[in-house]
Amino acid sequence: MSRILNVAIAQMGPIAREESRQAVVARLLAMMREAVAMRADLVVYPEAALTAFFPHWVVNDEAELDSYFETEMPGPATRPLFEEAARHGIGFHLGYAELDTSHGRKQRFNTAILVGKDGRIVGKYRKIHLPGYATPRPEEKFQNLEKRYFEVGDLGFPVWEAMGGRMGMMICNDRRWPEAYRVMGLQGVELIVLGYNTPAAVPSMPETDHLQNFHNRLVMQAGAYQNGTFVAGVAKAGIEEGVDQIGQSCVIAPSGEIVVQCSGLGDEVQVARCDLDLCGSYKQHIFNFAAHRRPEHYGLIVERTGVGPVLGTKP
Ligand code: ING
Repeated sequence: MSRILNVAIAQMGPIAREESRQAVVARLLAMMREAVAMRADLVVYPEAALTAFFPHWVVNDEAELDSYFETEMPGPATRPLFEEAARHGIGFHLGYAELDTSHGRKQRFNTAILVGKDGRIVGKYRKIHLPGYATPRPEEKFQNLEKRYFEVGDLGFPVWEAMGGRMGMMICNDRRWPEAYRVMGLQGVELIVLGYNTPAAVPSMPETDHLQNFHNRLVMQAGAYQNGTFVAGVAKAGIEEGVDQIGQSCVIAPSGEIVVQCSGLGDEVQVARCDLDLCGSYKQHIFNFAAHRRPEHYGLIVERTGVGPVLGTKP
């Protein structure tokens, strides 16, 4: 019996800096209901799906910075999402800024959760690959201050048994790093869900402006194929607080083929019929790690110590 999972990608258009949580959650609920009508089992929202992507500008006032973060999940504003999901029996993935004080100090993470069809949190992931910088660059058209506002994620890249398959998460820049997929591939992941806020033009690299959509697809298609997994990547798109962000949210099969893609730059739901058993043929015949992968022969000691030898030195 095939394990079919109908995955909805819920791409978002811009969120205004002053847009209330209630207004944003109303948009998320509307897309959840659309996904339900399209018979989806899971709806995937973007990174930072509750607020504008505030790392794009300098926030000096701590209270203002805190206003972009969630101190509880679900909280009063987000509980309707969990309740609607449980009412309809649909799971969801949500990216948001997390403020954690459980260790006696403020810790801030760029976080995502996976919520099951019963409305209960299956797992949480905190973004590990934080791009950008910690010190503002006033000379640039906009900032990427994720290293200023977030700590590096401390939860690793887990894979959870959920929704009839093996589910993993990553966030935005993580998708550019092959090891993020491979760590989950080694755990047998069958669907990786992720959100992104990706500028169409990166101030420090104008020579890649015309390649942003290509690079977006390239990294997710490669990660999917090389680890025999589906990947669902969902954008916060459009011009948000003056920053033009790419869309092209998509679902990619273990073959590396894009099976569904958003065509606009606003709130848009598309659904892909994912046969999770497709992963097995890639994991068994091509990317069979036990049969073909030989890290002990790679000449690098990266598997054990995290670093490789400098060329020309004895390992
Ligand atoms: N945004 C961007 C991303 O990785 C970026 C940052 C854009 C890095 C383009 C390199 C090139 O998609 C986030 N939020 O990680």
